[in-house]
Amino acid sequence: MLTYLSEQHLLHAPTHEFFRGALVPCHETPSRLNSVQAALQASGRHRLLAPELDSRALLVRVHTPRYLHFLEHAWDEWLALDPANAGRQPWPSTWPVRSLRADREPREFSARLGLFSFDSGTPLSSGTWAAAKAGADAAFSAAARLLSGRERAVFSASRPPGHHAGADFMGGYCFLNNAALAAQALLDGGCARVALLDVDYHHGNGSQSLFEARADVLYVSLHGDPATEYPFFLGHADETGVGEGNGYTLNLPMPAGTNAATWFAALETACARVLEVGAEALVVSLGLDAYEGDPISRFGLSSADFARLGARLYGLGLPTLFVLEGGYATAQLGLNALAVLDGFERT
Ligand code: OKP
Ligand code: ZN
Repeated sequence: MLTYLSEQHLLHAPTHEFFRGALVPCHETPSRLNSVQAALQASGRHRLLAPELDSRALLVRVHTPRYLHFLEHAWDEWLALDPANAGRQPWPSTWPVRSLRADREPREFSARLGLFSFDSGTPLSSGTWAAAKAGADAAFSAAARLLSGRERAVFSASRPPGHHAGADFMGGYCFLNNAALAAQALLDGGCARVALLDVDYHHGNGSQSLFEARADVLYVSLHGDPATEYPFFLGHADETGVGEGNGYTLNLPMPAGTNAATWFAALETACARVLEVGAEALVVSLGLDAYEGDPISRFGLSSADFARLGARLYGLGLPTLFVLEGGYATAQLGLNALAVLDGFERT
C-alpha cells in the first residue's frame, strides 16, 4: 500500500509525561513510527513516500487561526521566557473550564497553553510543530492520492497522533487532527460524504467535536468506555450528533477487558452504518492500542485480529485512507500496522 511517512516526526520528542503525580517516560515516542517504518520496509510489499503536498491551506479548514498561530510559535515563546527552558517541557497552568472565559486569549504563556489544551498529558518539544505539520502534510498527500482514483487505499503513517485534537485544542498526545484533515480534504475534493471510523482504544473526542454538528462526515468509534477510560468526558453511546449532524455520530463504547469477539461484533455495527449513510470514502483512525499487549489500554485484540480488521474494511468496497493514531506496544506496533495493511490487500 502506498504509505506517506515523513522523517520530520523525529523532531517531536518530549521526554516525560505526568502519571499519578510523577513524571514518567513518554509513551508516544519516535521509536513507535520507526517500528512501523521498519516493518513496512522489511515486508517489501509497501511503498514509502515523503509527503509531497503542503497542508497549510487545509489546516484552517479544521483548526482555528489562533490555535494554529499558538502551536507554530509555542516553543519560541517558551524559550523567550528563559533560555534555560530549552531543556524543560512547558505545562499548562490554568484551564478555562466551566464559568471561565475561553474567548479572551491571555498574554501569559502557560495560561495560553491551558486555553489550548484539555489535559496535562500532552507534552511539547522543540520540534512539535514541525513534526505535527509534516504529519498533516502526509494526511493531505494521502487524501490527494486517493482522490486521483488510482489507489484503492493509502496509509498516512504519521505521528504525533491527531484524533484528540479539536478546532482549537490539543490533548492526548495530539496537536493537529490528521484524520479530520484527511476527511475534509476528501470532501473538498468532491466526496459528498465521508465516514471516519475510529478504531483507536481511546475515543476520538477531537474528531467527534469537529464533526458532530455535520451530516457530511459520519463519525463512528469503537473504544474503551469513557466511564473508566481516557478521555473520560466524551464518547458515550448517547452522543448521536447535534442538529444537522443528528444520527451522524455513532459511539460504541465497550468495557475495559473486552475480547475480540465482542469487538468484532461492534465493528459489524459500525460497518453497517458506514454503508447505510452512503459514504463515498472511508477514513480510518488507525490506533493499534486495542492490542492485547498495549501498556496503557485494556482490549484483547491479537496481531491476527488486526489482519482480520484489514480484511473486513476491504470488504466495505470504499476508497480507504488509513491514518495512524495510537498504539504503545512499540516492539509489536510495526507488525500490527503491517497486519492491517496486508489484511486489507489480502497478501
Ligand atoms: C492517545 B491516543 C497513561 C496516561 C494516558 C492519555 C492517553 C492518550 C491516548 N499513563 N494518557 O488515543 O492513543
Ligand atoms: Zn489511543
